Amino acid sequence: MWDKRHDMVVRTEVPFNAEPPAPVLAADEITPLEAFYARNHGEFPDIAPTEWRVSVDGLVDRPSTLTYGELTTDFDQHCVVATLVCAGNRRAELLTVRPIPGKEPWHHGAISTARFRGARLADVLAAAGVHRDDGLHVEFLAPDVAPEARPVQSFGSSIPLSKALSDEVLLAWEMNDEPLPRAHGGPVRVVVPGYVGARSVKWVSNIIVRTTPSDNYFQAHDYSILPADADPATAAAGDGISLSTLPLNCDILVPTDGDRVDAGPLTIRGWAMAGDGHGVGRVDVSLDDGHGWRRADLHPSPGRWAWQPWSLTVRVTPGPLTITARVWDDAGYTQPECPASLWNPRGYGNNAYARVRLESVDGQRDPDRVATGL
Ligand SMILES: Nc1nc2c(c(=O)[nH]1)N[C@H]1C(S)=C(S)[C@@H](COP(=O)(O)O)O[C@H]1N2
Ligand SMILES: [Mo]
Repeated sequence: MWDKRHDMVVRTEVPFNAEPPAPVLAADEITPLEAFYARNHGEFPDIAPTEWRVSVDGLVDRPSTLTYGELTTDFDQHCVVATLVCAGNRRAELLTVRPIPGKEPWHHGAISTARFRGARLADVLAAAGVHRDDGLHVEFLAPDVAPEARPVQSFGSSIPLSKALSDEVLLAWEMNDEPLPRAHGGPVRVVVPGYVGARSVKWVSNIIVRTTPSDNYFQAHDYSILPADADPATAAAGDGISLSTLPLNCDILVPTDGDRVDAGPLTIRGWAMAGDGHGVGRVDVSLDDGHGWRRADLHPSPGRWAWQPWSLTVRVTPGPLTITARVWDDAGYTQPECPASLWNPRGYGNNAYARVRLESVDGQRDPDRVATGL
């Protein structure tokens, strides 16, 4: 469906929520469109480029409305390679701590990387005569209605004006050199690199400069870290900490949970990302639950706002195997060790050490084993 690979793990058909299997994600540093995860809260609007409009208003001097033609020809075009990460990625590990009813059990795949082309939001805001005051916010609204919202409403979010004015934030109409697919917000979406995916609003219809963050359900309630003992059904706006920048995080994509591998050389592959303004310093891998660590090889990142692939080839012996990985940033900080220390009622922001468990490493075809007769 929606031109996706047949092996996507579809969490719900309507709204369409799907993640690629971890090894598929590991195959390319720029995720092919057919493998890119899809996270939706409502049915997709069907908007032809000729029909699409975005209004820019609120605290601006020249409130305006732009057509697709105006956006794509009146502004300089820029490309940004960005990794989009759903705040619920790796929720499956939080579910082993305590249940999280009503939320998708994303495994390793609610993350993908694409090359986006568009106009800078900063240029669009400048043309509308934005007030460059500290402390303002930019709200994005879209027409897709989310039945799960209380009260039912269409999707929206906001980011600080300071982020909205930075070079990397785009109103994008191309993804991997193709017109932005409808499933990913076509004709035009916001791309906010470095922030949780929920702030990159698809099918954007309104951009509003305001003094406070958006009151939209997905900004004021959902996509926040609630205290562990809070009830999401009764929590008030402000009980949670609203999510914005992505945390320091990494994951293991190959091998993946439950794989059978042969004893002998095994190449472990994954991604790492540092939080706001930082770089990846080092990735460590442990095969003995964190007693000993080996340094993984870092591969070039496809962009400043993208994940950094890493790999390490180890020798594995027959029996069960747990692989742990952790990233350090360039300021010397690392991740929390276990998901229990970060469990929260909506299951967001899991950036605990990455762990993959293999029930068995198969001894049958280990050449050393055969050679030595062990
Ligand atoms: N209009 C709209 N924008 C949206 C959403 C949505 O449901 N509606 N989902 C958000 C969430 S939670 C994520 S993680 C990203 C996912 O983008 P993708 O589906 O292109 O991968 O889009 C964000 N933008
Ligand atoms: Mo998300």
